[in-house]
Amino acid sequence: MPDSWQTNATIEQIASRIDAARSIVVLTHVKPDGDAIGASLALVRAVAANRRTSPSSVACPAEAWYTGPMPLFFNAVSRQTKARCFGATDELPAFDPELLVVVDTGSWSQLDNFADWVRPRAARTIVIDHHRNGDPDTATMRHIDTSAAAVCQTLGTLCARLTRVASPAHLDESIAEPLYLGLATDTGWFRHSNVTPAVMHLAADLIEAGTNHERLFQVVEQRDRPARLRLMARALASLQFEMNGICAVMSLRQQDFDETGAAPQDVGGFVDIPKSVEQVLVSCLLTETGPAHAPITKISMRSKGGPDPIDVNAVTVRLGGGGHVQAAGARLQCSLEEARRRMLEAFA
Ligand SMILES: [Mn+2]
Repeated sequence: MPDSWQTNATIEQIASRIDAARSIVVLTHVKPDGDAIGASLALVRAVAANRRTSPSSVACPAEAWYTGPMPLFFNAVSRQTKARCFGATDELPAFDPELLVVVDTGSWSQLDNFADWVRPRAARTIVIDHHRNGDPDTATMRHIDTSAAAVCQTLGTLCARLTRVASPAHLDESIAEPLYLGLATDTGWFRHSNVTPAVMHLAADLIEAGTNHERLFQVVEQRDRPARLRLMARALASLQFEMNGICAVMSLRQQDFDETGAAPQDVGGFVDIPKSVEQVLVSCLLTETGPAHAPITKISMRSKGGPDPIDVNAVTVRLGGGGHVQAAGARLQCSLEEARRRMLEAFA
């Protein structure tokens, strides 16, 4: 029987394997988010605590490796924990650890430039993940809990075991904080449908352990550049309601970026804003890129949650793109006007 994307190791078995390893590299997906960074920092710090050393010391047997770009908040949470950030084309060091632990993914494509380095070492790799899909051949030991809102939820149990405390409420604050970061960011700061009693219980434990949740919110969510707000104003000024008001459409032209000084990554989250309007069930953002003679229009689409959300994956598949039921996108090689027309047709 072919190996399948399922749990085949308990947290206790994984903890014993980590306890026994003399050198550990912790990896996660490319362009790490709050959960990926939180889980990896917490694990390196838990290993350090377990060996009675500092997570920034050369004596710490574990370190985290990342493939950037790193989020802006990374420096505000990393606290000199042993970590290396690589670019997509950087050569990896010759270092050969005894154990690899991959968190928040288990798919070759998400491992990006680490994939070729992990492949010959899969027999000594552990994957801890919460995604529905992955490649079982990335690791011989796997713990996959698709009911977990964040991989940091699983890491809460593992870190408590590694540092031999009775519950996450007794974790050291330096371990609790990154776990809270992952839990909060993967649940949209405790608003998404993946919030469960277990999530809230763990959040309470991590605050009890000393997490400064207000500071975390500030360093993660309140660090926009003024140019981003100027661009947001342009996006909102372009807002139109289609399909009897259930579909919100915003568009941004190259000129809007040039005049506000904003960068392409500054549009993150804009598409969600019109969902605050009661009647809106789906929100779309069209962004013009590429040169004037060969325009490309990027479309992002989000649908509002509920018992029967609009399937934006199905809509974007008709445009040559795709994604998830509530979040998807497409790239059209045409002008913004043409893309807008084709997009509205694709809803029909
Ligand atoms: Mn995650």
